[in-house]
Amino acid sequence: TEQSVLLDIDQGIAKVTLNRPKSLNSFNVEMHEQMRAALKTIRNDHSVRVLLLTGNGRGFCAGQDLSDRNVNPGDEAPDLGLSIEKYYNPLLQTLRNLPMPVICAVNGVAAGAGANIALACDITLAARSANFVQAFCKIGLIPDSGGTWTLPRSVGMARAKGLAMLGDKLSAEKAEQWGMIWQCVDDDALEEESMKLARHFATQPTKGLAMIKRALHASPDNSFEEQVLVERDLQRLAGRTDDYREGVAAFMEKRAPEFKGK
Ligand code: T3D
Repeated sequence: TEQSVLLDIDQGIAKVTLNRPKSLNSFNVEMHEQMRAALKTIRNDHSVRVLLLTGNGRGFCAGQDLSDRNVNPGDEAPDLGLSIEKYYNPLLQTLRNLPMPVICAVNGVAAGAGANIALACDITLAARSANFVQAFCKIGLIPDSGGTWTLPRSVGMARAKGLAMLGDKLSAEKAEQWGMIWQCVDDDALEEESMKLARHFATQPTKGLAMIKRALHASPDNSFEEQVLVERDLQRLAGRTDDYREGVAAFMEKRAPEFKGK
């Protein structure tokens, strides 16, 4: 049978493709398990220096597969808290904390958890025809997968509430204008633009980039005084990497650096 998640590792780039196109790549347990395995492989493979996440078909990801949630009258309600705890939260934590840049190429509609997965990546590109939908409110749920953390911080509380409580589609162009994503690109350019970024990151100081993520992730909850201490600690570590040494040497010798991700 077809894999729900495709993983391809080549020249420092791990490409993960969500592959249940008939249901717009919505998540069932099997897809969660394959995703978990793919991310584990990536974490343990020290040749990997960037992750590129995308979807097959006309959608990126429609969140939870609702056909697994359609209970008969009288049946007990499924424990969604358990699903979040067991599947969605670990997925989001792993993506967010992966010690390398995570690029998301949103090839089509990103709805529910699918939208918030895209927004949790480091550099999110979206095809001009793609949309972001906080669909949760339409079925009586709340945004999960970090959405209630990410959205107010990226677009502000007024827009976060509008998106989360109305559940309207937001175009990729608006998502870029609002600062929700890095860039909206023409549909036929998405694949090449996202691969170009991946190839770039695969040659960059991976450890330094991972520390940039850590510092920025710590920022929203810190005072200025606390954050400059985070900077001090991470800069200390960054200054001990081989790539920093190489960066300075290359600069002084007026040549291009050759970073090893170490
Ligand atoms: O349950 C827990 O574990 C808690 C965690 C929850 C996390 C969540 O993500 S909850 C939110 C779940 N997602 C949604 O509510 C989104 C549902 N989908 C939509 O609203 C729409 O499909 C879209 C806005 C994403 C796209 O609309 P459109 O008109 O472009 O496509 P469509 O015709 O609605 O969908 C195409 C097919 O995909 C269709 O199947 P069919 O008729 O061709 O056989 C549709 O049923 C299927 N599909 C789309 N989304 C889902 C889905 N099937 C199952 N689950 C889905 N989420």
